Amino acid sequence: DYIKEKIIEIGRPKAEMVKDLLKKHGDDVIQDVTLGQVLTGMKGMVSLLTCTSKLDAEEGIRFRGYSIPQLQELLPKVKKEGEPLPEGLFYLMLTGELPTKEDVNQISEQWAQRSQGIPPHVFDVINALPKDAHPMIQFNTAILAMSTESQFRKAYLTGMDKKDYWGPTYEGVMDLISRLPVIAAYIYRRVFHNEQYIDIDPSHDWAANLAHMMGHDTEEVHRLMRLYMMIHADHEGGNVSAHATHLVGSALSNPYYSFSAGMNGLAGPLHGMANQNVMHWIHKMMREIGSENPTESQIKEYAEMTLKKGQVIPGYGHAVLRKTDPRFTVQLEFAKKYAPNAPLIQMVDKIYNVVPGLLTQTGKVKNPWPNVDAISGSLLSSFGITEYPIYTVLFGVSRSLGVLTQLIWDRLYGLPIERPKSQNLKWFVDKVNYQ
Ligand code: CMX
Repeated sequence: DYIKEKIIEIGRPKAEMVKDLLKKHGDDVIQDVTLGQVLTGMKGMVSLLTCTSKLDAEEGIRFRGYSIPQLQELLPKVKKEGEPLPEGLFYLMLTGELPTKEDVNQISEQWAQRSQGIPPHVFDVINALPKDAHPMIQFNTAILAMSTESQFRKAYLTGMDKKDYWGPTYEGVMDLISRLPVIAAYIYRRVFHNEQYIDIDPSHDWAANLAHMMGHDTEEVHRLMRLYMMIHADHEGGNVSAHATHLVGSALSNPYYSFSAGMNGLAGPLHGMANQNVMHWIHKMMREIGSENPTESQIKEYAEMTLKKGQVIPGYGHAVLRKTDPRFTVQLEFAKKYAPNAPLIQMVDKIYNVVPGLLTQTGKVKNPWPNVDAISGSLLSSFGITEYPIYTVLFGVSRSLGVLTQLIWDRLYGLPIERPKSQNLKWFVDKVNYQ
């Protein structure tokens, strides 16, 4: 596997640098921490080493320095006018270099091959759950059930050198990423399509295969799925799914345990579940207003009611971003190009016209602008994937690309167990001389 060779070549000097940096500058002060930061979710506190991507409050995500529009130009595609292949983004996050078409094909082939290795008990475990168990419960249960295959655990027990931990981690990561679309599609067909399962097509790329196995095997859904899988892949290290994966991984838990932790976080309504909740919010609004095509002033009134009830408007706001999320914008552009008359996209536009103003008026929301989840469900729905409880699962399949790549780097760097200090309320009170 030449990708593995490449990782050693790039990773070893970087790992040495981390050690040396620590030795020479371990006691240097890099930032002051305020009480406010600790008590509001550690926002802005630099406390993680993440190399796969970086989030700027104004311009949004960059993967290894490249913005989404740049990657749309630079990453290999099936067709010139199409969307980049997520395999290419994975390669970029893993190596820091832009891939060739051949690199991308090699990963597509490897993943199609590795996806065949899911042990039968994983499907038994899914089938043992009630069909109405939320798809994220089924997804995460399957991820944990797959950890019986962990190569890391086996290698650890045989007693390997710490320096080599990244190797079996890489194998586990490649297996896991390859198998997630099969699991996601299985759950989708089980819950929503009468258990009519569709086999993988090894000639397809990873994202197209997911669409194919879900039963949406058209070129336009392949294209949409590639876009979706690219934009949800990573959002630097501190978001709940990335941080949870890293944290649990720091105990040398295998990639399945680590990723499962991240997925439990993604299932929260303030994180990945927001994409489903946006659809719930829109449908409830249409029901309550009694129209599929509410006016902007009706939407405004409904949104005001949501706020009055002390609830959040899903799809809006962000812990880091302070402008419209470029992942929202790229989806809106895609929708305007390929589905300009879709009613749900027009609805997204109308909501976009009224909600930021309302959130600004509250005086407390730090970012009134839409995030990735404000449109992703409406876009999927407009292309026929209307069963919205599956949306967070799709987010999760994509998120594996970034957080599991970082897990390989955590092992390459030899990062230790994470163990921040906690204090009780009295300590904080005394520290600031609170009267
Ligand atoms: N609607 C209503 N109120 C909101 C809001 C929204 N969309 N976004 C933030 N607020 C409120 C917060 O609840 C908080 O209220 P209190 O002070 O009464 O507790 C206040 O504004 C300040 O919050 P903030 O500093 O602006 O936001 P946080 O960093 O604490 O939280 C986020 C960020 C995303 C959880 C929040 O904006 C939110 O709940 N948004 C809606 C859910 C959502 O879309 N989540 C998906 C995010 C993207 C993803 O991870 O997929």
